[in-house]
Amino acid sequence: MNSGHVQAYIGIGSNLDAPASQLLRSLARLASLPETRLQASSRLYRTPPMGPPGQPWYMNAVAELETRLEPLVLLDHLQAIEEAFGRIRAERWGPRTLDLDLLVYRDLIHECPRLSLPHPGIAERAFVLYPLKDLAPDLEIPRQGTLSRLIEALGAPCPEAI
Ligand code: A4P
Ligand code: MG
Repeated sequence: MNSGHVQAYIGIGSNLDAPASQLLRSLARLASLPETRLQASSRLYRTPPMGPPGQPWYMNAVAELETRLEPLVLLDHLQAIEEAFGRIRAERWGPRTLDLDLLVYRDLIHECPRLSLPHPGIAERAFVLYPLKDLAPDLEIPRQGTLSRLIEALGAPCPEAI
């Protein structure tokens, strides 16, 4: 793509209302964002819930975008898509129809109340690391290290891909 576009990775999760179909529909929405191209998407993974017990298992995937949108503008779009999918923010880490996290934006390090980059949870989450590996096995996560080293350090098995 032309210069001015940067690479960004989006973590996608759902554990309500036919999660696999939520993920596939959300990919179509990401593909239609302005000034953005959906470059690739990972396999879909069935993952045990992190957070309050008793919630259904999640489906997770990661999308690779090339975008000219600034990070906070991209986040606005991600949150608008979540809302369009009927997301109600109730309890932290509680069940949701769609969760879109901005994982990595180029090599940017950014800390503000609305946006932490890279996403601070990447290293602890097999449901993020393994789909990322589908797309970019040699990825270096700023401040956190290479993907392969993070996977090795976490020591969690690869979730089931469908
Ligand atoms: N925010 C800051 N940085 C970011 C970023 N890099 N990307 C702010 C997206 N948002 C970011 O998020 C809370 C606030 O984080 C937002 O207002 C945004 O400005 P939220 O989506 O409203 O709330 P949340 O998702 O309930 O909280 P949190 O802490 O973001 O949870 P996570 O990290 O999204 O985790 N288990 C499995 N197996 N799979 C999952 O996908 N997901 C979660 C949610 C819990 N358990 C899971 C999964
Ligand atoms: Mg979130």
